[in-house]
Amino acid sequence: MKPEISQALFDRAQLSIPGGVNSPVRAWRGVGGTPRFIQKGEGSHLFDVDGNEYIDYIGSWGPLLLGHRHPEILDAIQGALARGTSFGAPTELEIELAELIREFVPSMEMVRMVNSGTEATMSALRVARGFTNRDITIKFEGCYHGHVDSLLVKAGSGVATLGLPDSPGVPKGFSDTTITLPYNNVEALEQAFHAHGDKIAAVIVEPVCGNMGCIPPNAGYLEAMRRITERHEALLIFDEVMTGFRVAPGGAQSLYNIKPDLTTIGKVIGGGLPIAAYGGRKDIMTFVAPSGPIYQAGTLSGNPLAVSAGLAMLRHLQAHSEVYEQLNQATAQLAACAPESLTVNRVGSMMTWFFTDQAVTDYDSAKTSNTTQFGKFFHAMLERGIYLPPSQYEALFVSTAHTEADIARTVEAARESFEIALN
Ligand code: HOZ
Repeated sequence: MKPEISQALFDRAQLSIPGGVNSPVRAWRGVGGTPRFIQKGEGSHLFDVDGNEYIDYIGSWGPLLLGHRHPEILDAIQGALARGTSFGAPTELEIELAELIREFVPSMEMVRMVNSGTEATMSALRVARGFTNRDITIKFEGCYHGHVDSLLVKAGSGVATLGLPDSPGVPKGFSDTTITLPYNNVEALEQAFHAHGDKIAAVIVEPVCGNMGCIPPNAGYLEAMRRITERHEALLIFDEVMTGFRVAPGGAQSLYNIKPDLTTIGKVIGGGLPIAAYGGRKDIMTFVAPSGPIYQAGTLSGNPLAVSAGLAMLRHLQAHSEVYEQLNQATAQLAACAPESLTVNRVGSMMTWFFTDQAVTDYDSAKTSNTTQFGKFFHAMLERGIYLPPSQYEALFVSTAHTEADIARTVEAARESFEIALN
């Protein structure tokens, strides 16, 4: 059905909300057309206000590893709701979640909960600077770590989709503390440390990039990063907001067997509710207030609804480690259906069909993609009931709710849509 009600809502939204949306990539500027306004989700499916049904491969941009309205998550939220929505005081549930996070991600010896991935990366950076007494951060082109001032430099996600260079409003002094390097390039990293080693507080990286499309690390890249940071006594921060509990139960750090100093997580730990966390080495995390002098706080941090949803999610994953095999197999089928003229990158249940025949290993190669063809493909898929991320520079996410029939239908739709997009 035509998105008439969505269009009317979008027109109305634009009068009161910048661009009509509360997060830029939702406005579909990368593909054009009318963003669908959603009425409800169920399992792997989304339903829009015009009565259309879609197989959803955004999953709220990653959190919904178990699909929409998973009964265990809903029960946990309802149980918590009956006891109150927020206390601004500690609860036992927070300890349980922190302990469970430590079990899944042992490098997170201590954990502080916050409300969003942006808060987590912002706080981790402050801790890295306070701990090392240095100011400079290295980030990588096309990696996105939320809208933290100093990290909005050559960023991915919506910034890449909109083709923005950097963001106005970030004081030059802030962006001057950031060195941006090409991803997957050990030599560039060596050189930066050679030139500024004693001033670099931290290297922050998406160990598997998801915000310029899915880009895995080259063999040995993360190992080299670990070696170089250690040599120069800079901290290594893995931003696992997207990859945590997604590419493996212990995140990318367990998949590639690298131990970062600090880690940020979000998305999946909330099962669809707003929660994130940062954590890492105990000797570093004890610098955080009130045990140490580095200040960070939040009224809704450790919110009981979000913590309960997170606990239900992690307990489910603990009891069902087989879900990762299921996710891998389903996503591999999607990866396999692309024509040879495209490049497909996949790590676990994160994947991107890049409309380029070049290997995509960094931001420059991601940008060789033909975004016009991607836009055609996106709309052809949408017409066939498949809801993909509306940008070439985002990864798609598969959930355990995707059935074999969903995957088969998606493969068929993709084959037809590739034909349309490429001709
Ligand atoms: N930054 C998110 C994707 N990488 C998008 C968040 C959203 O629009 O919900």
